Amino acid sequence: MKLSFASVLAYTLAAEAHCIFQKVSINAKDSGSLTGLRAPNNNNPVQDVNSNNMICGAPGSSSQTVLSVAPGDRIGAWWQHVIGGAQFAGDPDNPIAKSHKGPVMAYLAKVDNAASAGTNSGLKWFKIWEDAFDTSSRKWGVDNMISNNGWTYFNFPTCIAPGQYLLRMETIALHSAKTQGGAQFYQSCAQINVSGSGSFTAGSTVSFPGAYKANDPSILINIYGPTGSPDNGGKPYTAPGPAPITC
Ligand SMILES: *[C@@H]1O[C@H](CO)[C@@H](O)[C@H](O)[C@H]1NC(C)=O
Ligand SMILES: [Cu+2]
Repeated sequence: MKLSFASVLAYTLAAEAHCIFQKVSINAKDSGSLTGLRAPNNNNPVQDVNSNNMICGAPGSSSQTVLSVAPGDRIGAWWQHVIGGAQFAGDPDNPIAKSHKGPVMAYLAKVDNAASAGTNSGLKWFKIWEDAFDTSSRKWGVDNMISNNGWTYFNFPTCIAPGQYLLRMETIALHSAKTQGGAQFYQSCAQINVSGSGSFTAGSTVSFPGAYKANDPSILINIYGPTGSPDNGGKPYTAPGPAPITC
């Protein structure tokens, strides 16, 4: 097939149209860029599910801040194309390229000190929220994130016990996931301190790396239906990892 210059250029740009979780809001109060976050310095995805970069992304920025969260707070996670926002004015791939369909998820791991805890494979994670795929609207979590200018919002579960945690936010882009190793994983972690009097402790947890296998049906998947639309053919999609907890 002969590719026009325009389509080669579009492909080249699309291949780099990734994203970074880089800011938190709590009850609509913006915490500031990279504040309380462990985020990668660039938007390259993790594609090896066995890499330690699956935990909080490739090591990049760090912060001494621990963000205060109360059970039930409205948490916002802001994803943008590059650190700071758009790569250039009118960037069509901000917050992420529209081709990048997939789920957005939130996990927690209990730590003693969120500012100093190591980013390592010993952390025990449980999922608290996900926006995967809605079969009726055929919208993915990423579609909702794009509609909200890069923000994903969820209510922090009311039952979480007080103490310090890492909050791991993850977006998976599945546009090239029909080839093993083609799924793109984007994640950063927020350092949080939960107040209140919740009593939930996770009965079962997962490790990163380890929770996902390269050939999980949610990771090695052709999301293009019979018409070529990235709508999973209208079939349900189950995000990888455990189901979110219920309080
Ligand atoms: C965490 O929150 C508790 C109140 O629930 C507070 O006493 C403690 O100082 C906070 N710790 C940090 C590191 O923010
Ligand atoms: Cu990408």
